[in-house]
Amino acid sequence: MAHLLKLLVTLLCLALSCERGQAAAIELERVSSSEATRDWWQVAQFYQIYPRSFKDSNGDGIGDLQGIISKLDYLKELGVTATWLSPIFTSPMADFGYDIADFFDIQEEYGTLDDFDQLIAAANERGLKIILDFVPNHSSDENVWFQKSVRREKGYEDYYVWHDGYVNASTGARIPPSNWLQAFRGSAWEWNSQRGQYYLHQFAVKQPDLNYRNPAVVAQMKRVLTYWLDRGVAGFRIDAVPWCFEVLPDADGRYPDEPLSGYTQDPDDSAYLKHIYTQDQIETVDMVYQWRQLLDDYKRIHGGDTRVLMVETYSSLDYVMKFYGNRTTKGAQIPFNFQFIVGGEGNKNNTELSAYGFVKIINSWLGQMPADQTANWVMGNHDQRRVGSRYGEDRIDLMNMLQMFLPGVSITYQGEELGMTDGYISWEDTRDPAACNSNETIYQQFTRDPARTPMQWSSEANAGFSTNSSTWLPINPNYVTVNVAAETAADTSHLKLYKQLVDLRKSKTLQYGTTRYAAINENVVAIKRALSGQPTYVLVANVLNSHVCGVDVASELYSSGSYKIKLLNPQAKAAVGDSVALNNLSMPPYAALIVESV
Ligand SMILES: *[C@@H]1O[C@H](CO)[C@@H](O)[C@H](O)[C@H]1NC(C)=O
Ligand SMILES: *[C@@H]1O[C@H](CO)[C@@H](O)[C@H](O)[C@H]1NC(C)=O
Ligand SMILES: *[C@@H]1O[C@H](CO)[C@@H](O)[C@H](O)[C@H]1NC(C)=O
Ligand SMILES: *[C@@H]1O[C@H](CO)[C@@H](O)[C@H](O)[C@H]1NC(C)=O
Ligand SMILES: *[C@@H]1O[C@H](CO)[C@@H](O)[C@H](O)[C@H]1NC(C)=O
Ligand SMILES: *[C@@H]1O[C@H](CO)[C@@H](O)[C@H](O)[C@H]1NC(C)=O
Ligand SMILES: CC(=O)N[C@H]1CO[C@H](CO)[C@@H](O)[C@@H]1O
Ligand SMILES: [Ca+2]
Ligand SMILES: [Ca+2]
Repeated sequence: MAHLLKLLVTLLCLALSCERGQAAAIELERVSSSEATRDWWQVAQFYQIYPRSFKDSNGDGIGDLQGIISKLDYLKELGVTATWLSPIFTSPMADFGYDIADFFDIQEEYGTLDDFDQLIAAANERGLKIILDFVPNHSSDENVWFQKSVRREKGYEDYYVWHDGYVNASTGARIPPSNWLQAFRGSAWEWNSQRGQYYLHQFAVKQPDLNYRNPAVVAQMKRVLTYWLDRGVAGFRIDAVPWCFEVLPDADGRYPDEPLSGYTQDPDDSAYLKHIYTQDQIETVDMVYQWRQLLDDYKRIHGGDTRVLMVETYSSLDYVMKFYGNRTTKGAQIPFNFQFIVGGEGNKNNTELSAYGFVKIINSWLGQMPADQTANWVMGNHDQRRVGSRYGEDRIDLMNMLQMFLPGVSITYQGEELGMTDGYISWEDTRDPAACNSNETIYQQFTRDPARTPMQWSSEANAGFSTNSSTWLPINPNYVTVNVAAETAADTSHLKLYKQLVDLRKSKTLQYGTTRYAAINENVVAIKRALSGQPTYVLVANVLNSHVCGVDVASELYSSGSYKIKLLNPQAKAAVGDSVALNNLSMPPYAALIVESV
């Protein structure tokens, strides 16, 4: 078979009269920490569940906690170690749970506290950890804290960011305290006639910002964390952390206006301003250090495994890296690495990204991360287009291979293991407030609905997600072939390969080995993972839609010797066990191979 393949490849290369690729672009070597000092999360496989779209247990068209419980065996079989759930707390659902009315209770349509306790128990039985999404930047306006603050009840006067604003002397019209803009279009300040002041809301009007300069708020949020730790969660994913603190007002109580960005002429678009006073304030980093301290203290007092903090921030890398903390002041173990989302050629479409672009993305994190920290790789989430839609459907396996092969923590968004792609959502079916606040002509730029369509479990009605004929978002019609049941039954599928990758990731080489990587030419990314006394693995991927021959990966990676194929995507047109010459590879479009030393 191997022989036949080689012959075929030779003929193909002659036919295409390929040229030898150019020399390498970037390379770097890093040592991961040793087996002896490894903590559970450093080699973990994380999985994000968007509960509303995961599994509906009671036929109302909306996913729920019992639905998740019913699918824990699937997660276990997938090799998941820990799963983080998008918010499940009581909420008026102005932003699908990112607007919390009661931080201490579960949203009725998702279940009850009893269901939650059952979920923890069922997960523990299977050795799975549950992580909750903590949304500190604001609460719902229906939260009792906000209502007390509106009434200026004792202890709650300064729970939110209130300001008188100004009055236009000539017209008598009210003017908000500053030009700040909310993320969902329009002013970030809303007049509250009952209190007679403006409140700040960096997100929707129904999401007033909590005032983190008030120690009572800081203490309250720590109580929230402790409450859920007591119920058995393994840690928290912290939402929108850069928005916690705003700049302090000046001596006259005035908040400074933010400067124009020059990116857009649309004065309601939040990108109209440079957010130098409302995001990425240094006090926010210290807040995260305090939360980490709380988790470590909790472990010291109550025992059990290390609790983890995952932090969401789409900020400049030098700011993101601060969240790691240092040896004396610990920060989040996992400040999300969004380089595969924000890097490359823009976060909506990376379908033409070259090998140099891929290596730049990899290097941006590994090159800047403090030496004693652990890397993590996030390819997608509920706020982004699906990986297969952003990077191209031909690269679905390739992206999963990259994510699993790179050193450190890997984090998969539900459905990416199946190769789910964006669902088309009409304006009528649009539910995301980021899109609803715009209009029919422009909503596609803002909507996050396409990546939130229900999980595709089978080819039965509604993809096996719900028994209700109508679901909260429509199901992607490709569910007929892209689903768990079909991909489990098939000889090869995205899901099958994903599971094989999870298994390979458990090897000592991938967990503890060194990493060396390079762009061999415009087409080819190559990564070597090596550990003394263990097999060496090399990933070679042709990321572009053209055939390349005579690719020499061996000299860039110092990987002489014999190799055979361990895992591959269908585009590689080869077979497991085939031998390969790393100094003279022929790579069809989008081919990706992981080879093992023999
Ligand atoms: C590289 O492989 C091709 C066939 O794929 C072959 O024709 C060529 O001679 C090889 N070159 C070297 C230097 O081995
Ligand atoms: C089916 O879903 C729709 C909304 O998607 C809902 O209005 C209806 O009540 C659901 N039916 C049942 C039986 O729950
Ligand atoms: C006051 O209102 C007038 C008339 O609309 C306008 O021209 C002026 O810019 C406003 N002043 C301020 C400080 O907003
Ligand atoms: C660690 O970080 C803390 C908080 O930012 C800082 O005060 C301290 O100086 C740092 N220590 C070292 C060794 O860098
Ligand atoms: C991305 O860009 C490519 C080529 O520029 C185009 O063919 C493709 O349709 C685009 N994909 C999306 C999802 O916009
Ligand atoms: C939609 O919004 C854009 C930008 O604000 C605006 O230019 C356009 O006229 C609006 N279209 C409709 C149909 O309202
Ligand atoms: C980055 C970001 O926008 N994070 C969250 C903060 O809160 C808003 C509003 O609730 C969410 O939509 C975001 O996902
Ligand atoms: Ca339900
Ligand atoms: Ca804030």
